[in-house]
Amino acid sequence: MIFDVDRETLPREELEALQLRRLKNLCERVYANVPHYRRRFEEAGVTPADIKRLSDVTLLPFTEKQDLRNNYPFGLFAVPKDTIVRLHASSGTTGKATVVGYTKRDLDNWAELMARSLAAAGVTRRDLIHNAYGYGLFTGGLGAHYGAERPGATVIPVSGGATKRQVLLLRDFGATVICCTPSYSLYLHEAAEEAGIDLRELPLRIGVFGAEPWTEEMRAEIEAKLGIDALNIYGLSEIMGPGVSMECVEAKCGMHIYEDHFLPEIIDPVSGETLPPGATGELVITTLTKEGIPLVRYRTRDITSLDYTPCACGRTHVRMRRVTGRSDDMLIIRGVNVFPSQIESILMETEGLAPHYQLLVTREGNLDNIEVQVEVSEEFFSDEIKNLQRREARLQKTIKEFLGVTAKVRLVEPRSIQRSEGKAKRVIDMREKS
Ligand code: ADP
Ligand code: K
Ligand code: ZN
Repeated sequence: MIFDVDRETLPREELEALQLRRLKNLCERVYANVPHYRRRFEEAGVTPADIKRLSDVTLLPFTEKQDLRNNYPFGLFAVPKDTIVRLHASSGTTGKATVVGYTKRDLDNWAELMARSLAAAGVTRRDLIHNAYGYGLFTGGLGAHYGAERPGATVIPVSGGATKRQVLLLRDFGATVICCTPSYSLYLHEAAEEAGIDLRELPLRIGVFGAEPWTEEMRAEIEAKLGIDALNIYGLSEIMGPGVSMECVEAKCGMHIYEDHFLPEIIDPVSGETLPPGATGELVITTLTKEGIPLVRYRTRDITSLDYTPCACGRTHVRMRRVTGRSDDMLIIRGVNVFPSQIESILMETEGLAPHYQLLVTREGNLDNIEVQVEVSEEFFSDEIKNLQRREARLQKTIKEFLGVTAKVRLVEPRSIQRSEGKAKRVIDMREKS
């Protein structure tokens, strides 16, 4: 089912004409209303009037996550503050988070695109949607929520956590659709098995999974274990939230980017050069309709490629292939983004620790675990065991508080972590091997 046939099947020529009109309008808006952009445009020697064709987008400056941080919290907003009706923030940062603001129309568009996404997965108004994305500053929960209400489906706003209870709710309410991270769906499956419940025998038929990278192998496993169609959804808070692109159930082969709202490019992450169609590189997105915090050529850091070949479903919007990784070194532990540098800053602020640490990432069952191994000073190491254990517990709590991830902390002997002459290897990722 195509939610908005007119928009989603626009012939490419018409689609590009619409994109160009919206791109020009975007440039005028940010140039007039966002000092950061006016400065950047001037530095690049470009004015809105220079945008004559769609390919002129390459004349425009990039926007990076750092630009959002530098303008924390509201510096990149392009509308008066009283027209902002909701804020969200990226879960992945301590201190300066990246904050996004939505106008009424932004929220309306978001719900619309989420509704398109759910329809692409085969969801209708008759469905019962178990929404296990986290509600809060994270965009996942509320994003999926309003998108599900748009066509009139029934939403169960479960949010994250309380896994045993979620299994019982799945059984008792008989949800037909589940929205969560792919790894969490497998965790739910484990919990269901323990409770003696076979998810394949429940009415559940569709899974809408995103917020973290996953593979085709993982899809096959989820589909077999849950007895559902498992579909990939992509998004990021800076651009909107979930629903920037979505797979169709007909093809299950790449996520259609809603090109009437987003202009995608693929660049070489090192040189910044635009790559030809089909090439693999960093996804860059320009928001064409966003009012609250419109972004010009935002560097997502996500590595993918674009597929312009026609799709079996009839949608004309380009498809992006699975995100294979990030061009930076971010870890995603159970859907929560963690940068090694964030853990580092916590370690460095803790008394008695040496600046030598390693992050061990492993996979136990279907969940990612992180162990922080950090050396203690000579003086602390000679302390009683129970004092060391107390320190470990305290550090674990701090990491949980600041980063939202549960990490196992192990204080190790001085000089026991391997030194490096070049770049230190902070992350030991054992997930591929297991
Ligand atoms: P945060 O977790 O920092 O709040 P977001 O939730 O906006 O930020 O996370 C967005 C990021 O999550 C994307 O840039 C991408 O790296 C990752 N992501 C989201 N959906 C997918 C997906 N379907 N496949 C792979 N990675 C994804
Ligand atoms: K995420
Ligand atoms: Zn399709």
